Amino acid sequence: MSDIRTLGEFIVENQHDFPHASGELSSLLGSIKLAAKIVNREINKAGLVDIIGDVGSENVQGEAQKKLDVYANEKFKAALEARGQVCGVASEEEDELVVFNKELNREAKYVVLMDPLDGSSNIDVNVSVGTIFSIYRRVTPVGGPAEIEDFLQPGDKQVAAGYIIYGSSTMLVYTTGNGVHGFTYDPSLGVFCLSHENMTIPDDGQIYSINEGNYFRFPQGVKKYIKFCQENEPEDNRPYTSRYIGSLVADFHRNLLKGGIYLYPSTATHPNGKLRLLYECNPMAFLIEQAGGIASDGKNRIMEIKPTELHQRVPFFVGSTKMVRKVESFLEAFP
Ligand code: AHM
Ligand code: MG
Repeated sequence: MSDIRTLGEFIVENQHDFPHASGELSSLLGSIKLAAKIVNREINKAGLVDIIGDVGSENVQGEAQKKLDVYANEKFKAALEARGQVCGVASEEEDELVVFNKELNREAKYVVLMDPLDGSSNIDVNVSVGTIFSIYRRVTPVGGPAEIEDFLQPGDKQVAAGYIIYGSSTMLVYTTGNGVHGFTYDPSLGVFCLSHENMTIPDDGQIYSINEGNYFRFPQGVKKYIKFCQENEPEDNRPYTSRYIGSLVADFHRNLLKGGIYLYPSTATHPNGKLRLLYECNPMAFLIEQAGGIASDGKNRIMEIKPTELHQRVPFFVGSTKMVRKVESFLEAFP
């Protein structure tokens, strides 16, 4: 029992690692932890929705039953606003910025960008989904409202990032720039316990994750890379294994543990791919770099891209260093 380290304990123990440490970031992470537990509870009941009341009906308190992605968005927003460490939030679920205008929040130093329920179409079929978050220090003066420039910062300015995977077990994985640490949720205790300290991704891997249904819409370099993955070259451990869940968090998490690459390239119909730079790519890029891998748009380091709009999309290649470099070389050779 004495060996168990909870997420709360771990955050406090490592508080000195945070830039400008003053306990506020610890408290902010505590808010995320709390919202994650609430969302986890609801996701675990997802299959019961049709039995105990469908979306659109009202529960006993008279509240309308919400779709889970809307529910997750509201819970994370509420938790982030409540403790006053955050002056505003940008969310994949919201068209515009959410500025917290209470005095307490205007004094806050941080903004959070999030995808509250990524891969939410997987909920209906009982497959893993996730929450992704990214934390920055604001650049506008404390005391005023959060402004758009607080959110449009390149990924290398993140002070923390992480995800929660609601899977066969629920885990919270995060970094503050001092390695990547994973905590598994024990529902009987209601706590996240340190289970994966200092996670690192192998330099090379044998798993590639891509929606191959889009094959004919991919750039030439990506098509060639897919064929490279499939070639029969046993001395080079090929063919690789194809694994695609369609939940970025779950695909990323598996590749982080085992080594591999996740690809969401540009397509003929979506020239910038599908994934969002601010809510999905930057936080995953921070995590993967901290774990020893890399994240690229095919040419440039994701974390150096200067965002111009909140919901900006970007082609995304993330995972084991050698694999991502290989795709980049194919994209260069076959533009
Ligand atoms: P979402 O934020 O609307 O859920 O979309 C993001 C998800 C990722 O989790 C996943 O990797 C990808 O979309 C799957 O897209 P596709 O179905 O085009 O392969
Ligand atoms: Mg998403």
